[in-house]
Amino acid sequence: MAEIISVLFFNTMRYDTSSPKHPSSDRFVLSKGHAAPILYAAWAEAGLFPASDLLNLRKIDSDLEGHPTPRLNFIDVGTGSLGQGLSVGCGMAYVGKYYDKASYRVYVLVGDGESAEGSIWEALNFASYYKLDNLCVIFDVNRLGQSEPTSLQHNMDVYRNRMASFGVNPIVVDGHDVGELIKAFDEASKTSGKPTAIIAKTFKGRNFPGIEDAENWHGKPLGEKGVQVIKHLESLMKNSGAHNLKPKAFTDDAPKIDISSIKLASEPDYKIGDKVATRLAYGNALIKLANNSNRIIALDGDTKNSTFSEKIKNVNPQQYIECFIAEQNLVGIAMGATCRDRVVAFASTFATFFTRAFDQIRMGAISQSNANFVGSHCGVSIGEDGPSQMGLEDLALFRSIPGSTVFYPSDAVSCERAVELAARTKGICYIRTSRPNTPVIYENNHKFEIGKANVVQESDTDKVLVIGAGVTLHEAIKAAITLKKSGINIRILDPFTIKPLDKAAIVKNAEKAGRQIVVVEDHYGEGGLGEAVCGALSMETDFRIKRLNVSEVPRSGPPDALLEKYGINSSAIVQAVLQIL
Ligand SMILES: Cc1ncc(C[n+]2csc(CCOP(=O)(O)OP(=O)(O)O)c2C)c(N)n1
Ligand SMILES: *[C@@H]1O[C@H](CO)[C@@H](O)[C@H](O)[C@H]1NC(C)=O
Ligand SMILES: *[C@@H]1O[C@H](CO)[C@@H](O)[C@H](O)[C@H]1NC(C)=O
Ligand SMILES: *[C@@H]1O[C@H](CO)[C@@H](O)[C@H](O)[C@H]1NC(C)=O
Ligand SMILES: *[C@@H]1O[C@H](CO)[C@@H](O)[C@H](O)[C@H]1NC(C)=O
Repeated sequence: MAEIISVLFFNTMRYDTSSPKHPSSDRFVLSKGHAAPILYAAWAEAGLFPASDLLNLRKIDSDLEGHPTPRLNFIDVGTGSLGQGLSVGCGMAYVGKYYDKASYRVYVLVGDGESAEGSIWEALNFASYYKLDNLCVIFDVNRLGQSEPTSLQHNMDVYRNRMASFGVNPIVVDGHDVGELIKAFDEASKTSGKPTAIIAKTFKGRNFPGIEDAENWHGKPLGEKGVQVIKHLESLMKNSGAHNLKPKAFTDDAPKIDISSIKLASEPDYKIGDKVATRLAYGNALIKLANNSNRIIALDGDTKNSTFSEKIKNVNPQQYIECFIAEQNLVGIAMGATCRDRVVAFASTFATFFTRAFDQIRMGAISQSNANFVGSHCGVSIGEDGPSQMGLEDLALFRSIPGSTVFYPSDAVSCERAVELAARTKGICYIRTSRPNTPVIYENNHKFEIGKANVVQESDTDKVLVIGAGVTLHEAIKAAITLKKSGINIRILDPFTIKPLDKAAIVKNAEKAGRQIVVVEDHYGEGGLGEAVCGALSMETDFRIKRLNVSEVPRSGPPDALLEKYGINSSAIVQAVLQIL
């Protein structure tokens, strides 16, 4: 990689070490994050920090970690889980070409072993479809992976043909020839209408005597051999000691924007009792955000007419990015688009399909990403489509992400506010929306806060606190009517955010309701609302908690029949309350 990185950093890329993440500078994503040392060396050589710092590599108190993360001021996204950098680069390039309309370019360096990941090909397809000619991907085809040679080894023609068939401009080069590389990057910058792939034939450990092109050296320190290797490399250098290489300057043509205080253009506008699905309210909120800012964007994986992300097109079709059925790439695009605070992004699909992008979402936390995710069709309440379409693990997934905020709005008013809050909240946000129409229960001017639950029903004689969210909150409200007829009052709490969970409100209200709690959720027991409540109360004494949740793979059927079959309907809540009493 030495020649590729040298050419990129000291001939091709335009950037400034005094502002490494300037909105107008070129972007570089090292998708093969394990090669971090050369990236750190390049920035040191460019003058960002003293080369002597490089000796702190991988030390516990050093930001020069084993793989790059944005703890370093020159890193946009964490990499190291292979196969993800190109999607991120595509997100950056999309924003550069279509929103910023600026001259910065995006470079992504991918390993050949890494290119076995399907997400690389999802990204190539996206890049070509959207004609991302400001994107240049470099494949470092060094024939070797970690434990054995790659499937294609040095079969450059296969790479070339695959790239060409994906609509990418392929340039095969000798990756150790600086002249060829300079020419290739130049051609890439002059190619319009399609992205370029520079397919560099290289040898791992080039010019390391006894190591070049040999197996079993991946990720190994050279040890004693180091002295000999360095001596040999120095003997090959012309103009050795000619440092003071300076990056090229960029044109500062990315617009100045501010996405820090985006809000709904108008208040929610519903009537108490109106039946509105929270997924529809999500679409309505998108319209109101987008109407206020052209930096609000929605992305989807071909489910826009179900998640209602398509509503944003009513304001401006350009604020919607169709990512087609490639959820790993969808998440990566959102992550790349939100880098350097260029846009506020909402990526949506059925809640359950985010599970296949869990790794990307997890890397989003490491990347300090502000991307927002919206999962519709949660739980058995979707009905006849059956278990493959039901999000029953999504709360567990998103709760486990460090620093995440998990919204589970129970009506249209709270959903619009969840969307507004997510737009302004740092870190990964997730909004869980539901398919069925459910009654509006909040006044339009109700104030919602992250980590603040709402008591939707209370009396002085409550016997049990019932906690539900989404469809199950409405089942709890029905259960309360039945129970009241037998003289039993229950208190009902809507958590609004599952993470952070309003522990204080749960404790306070449970204390006023006999210290007995029933939690009911349309999710598997593991990692859902019930476990969140149990976790919050784990250091408290004298609370009894009964949990109703889906406990087996569900079947197809009408939503009501499914809520009944899996024990989360109003009758099940009535039974649970009677039992706990
Ligand atoms: C998703 C994922 N799977 C496995 C690994 C472990 N791993 C790290 S590097 C590597 C080999 C990468 O090969 P290649 O992309 O060719 O990189 P290079 O040989 O140029 O270092 C593997 C398997 C990883 N980091 N991420
Ligand atoms: C979305 O489109 C699909 C395919 O045309 C259709 O089956 C589905 O009913 C649509 N969904 C909505 C909510 O309109
Ligand atoms: C956007 O706002 C304008 C002005 O407030 C309003 O007339 C228009 O209906 C809104 N657009 C949408 C799609 O709601
Ligand atoms: C809820 O899920 C847990 C697993 O976490 C399971 O043990 C329990 O039986 C479930 N509750 C019901 C009522 O099915
Ligand atoms: C809920 O399910 C029970 C069976 O557990 C059923 O008898 C009842 O009719 C259902 N209640 C409602 C309100 O759908």
